[in-house]
Amino acid sequence: MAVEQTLILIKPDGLIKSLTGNILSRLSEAKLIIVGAKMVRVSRKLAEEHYEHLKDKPFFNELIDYIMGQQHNTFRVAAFVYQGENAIKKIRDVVGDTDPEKANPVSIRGAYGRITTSGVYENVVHASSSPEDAEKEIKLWFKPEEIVEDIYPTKEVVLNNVKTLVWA
Ligand code: DAT
Ligand code: MG
Repeated sequence: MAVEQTLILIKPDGLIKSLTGNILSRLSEAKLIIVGAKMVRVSRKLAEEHYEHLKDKPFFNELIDYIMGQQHNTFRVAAFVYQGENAIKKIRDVVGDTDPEKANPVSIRGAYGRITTSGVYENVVHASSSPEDAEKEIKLWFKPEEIVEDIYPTKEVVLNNVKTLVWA
C-alpha cells in the first residue's frame, strides 16, 4: 500500500463547538502521523481555490462564507497534514459521509455535523478525497517549510532578495 498524505481542516463550526480535541482523538484512530499543523485565517481567494470544483453549485457562496468563518464569526480554521499508508481512505472513513444526515452516526460528521435551514452542510471537518486532491490542497494550504517531511518536489526562488523554498 502506498504512503499518502491528506489535508484535514477543522472548520469554523468545529472550532466554536470546541471539538478540536475530540476530532484529533478520533483521527488518531487511523494511526497516521501529523507532518504539518497550523491555524489559518482563510482569505476569500484561498476559500475559492479550495472549493474551485464546486463553483457552479447553488450553495457555493454560502460554502465560501462558511469556510471563511462568516457564519460563525470566528475567522480561523485548523489545518493538518496527516501521512501514512492508505491515509486518504483511513481518514475519510473516520470523517464520514459529506452529508451529516447520511454519515455513520459514530463518524465525526455523523456525530457533530448538521444541515442548516438554508441547506448548507456544516460538517465540521474537511478531508482530501484523492491523492490528486490532496496534493493540490496541501500545496495550497501549506508552504514546503511548514511540512516536516519532503513530500513533494520543491524549488528555490528569490523573493525580495531572499531565497525562498516553494513547491516546484
Ligand atoms: P467533501 O467535503 O466530503 O469532500 P465535497 O468536496 O463534494 O465533499 O463538497 C465540499 C463541501 O461542500 C462539503 O463538505 C459540504 C458542501 N456541500 C457539498 N455538497 C453539498 C450539498 N449538496 N448541499 C450543501 N452543501 C454541500
Ligand atoms: Mg471534497
